[in-house]
Amino acid sequence: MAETAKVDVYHDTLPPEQISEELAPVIAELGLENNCRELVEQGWTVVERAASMEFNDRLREKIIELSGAAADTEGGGANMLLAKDPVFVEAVLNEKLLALAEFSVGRGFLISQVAASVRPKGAASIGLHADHNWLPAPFPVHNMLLTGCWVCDEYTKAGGSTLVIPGSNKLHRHPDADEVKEKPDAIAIECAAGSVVLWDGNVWHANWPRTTEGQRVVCHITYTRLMMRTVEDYRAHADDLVAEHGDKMAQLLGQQDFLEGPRGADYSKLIQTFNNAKR
Ligand SMILES: O=C(O)CCC(=O)C(=O)O
Repeated sequence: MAETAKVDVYHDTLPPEQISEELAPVIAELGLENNCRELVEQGWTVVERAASMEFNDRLREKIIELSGAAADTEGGGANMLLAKDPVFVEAVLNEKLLALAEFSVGRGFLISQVAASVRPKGAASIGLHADHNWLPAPFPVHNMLLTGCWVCDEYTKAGGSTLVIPGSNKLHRHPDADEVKEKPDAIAIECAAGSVVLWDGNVWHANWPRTTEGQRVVCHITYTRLMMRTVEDYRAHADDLVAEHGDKMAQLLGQQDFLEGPRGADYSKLIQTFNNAKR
């Protein structure tokens, strides 16, 4: 009879600032201690030149091709990218991103979203938000979502870089309507092309309008903690169950929110999903 491997049972949970014993040598080898500290203290960090410029150029080219923004005056976007080209597989499996994701959202973390955006001159800003948008406040002590923007073009304020509100990560809540409007004390994250800007689910962020010529090309990668998934996977049976039992069954099987969409986020359900999380 095959012997069952003995697995230690942990009875404690590591605090958010502590790097696990097994991850510590990886973080040290990759020189990411500072990034871990910044993620905990300020809620965001920049990994400078996360890969080669050859990789960055390939990534940028593929995003332009898939997002339908061929002319440098055009904007666009794309999603479900892990299934569309191996360059995105390379991005999400980047060893520095994987190490920081394990630190921030725990061992066994999942990929939540791989999308891209192309913003030309004149591109409007997105609204201020915390990525813990489908969590009720107060947000938990442990981070649930880690988002990375792979910055294919230099990040400057005029170029429409990501905006953050320093200290907002300590508030553990969503911004209110006035804060969304005023963006108090907002700063620009500025860094070189080929960097990855990462932030936790707490920090309030948006982006600046782009006032310079050309395009800001970004790959958005979100890793998520493994918890709060269903124990049983009914996707193979969902359409039949919903056809027979209607709306309540559709809700129970996740067909009325914007998460786990087979074609990526369904933005028509976004606000309703965020609202559900607050009631
Ligand atoms: O495009 C940006 O700079 C910010 C993107 C963002 O808000 C997000 O991915 O949650």
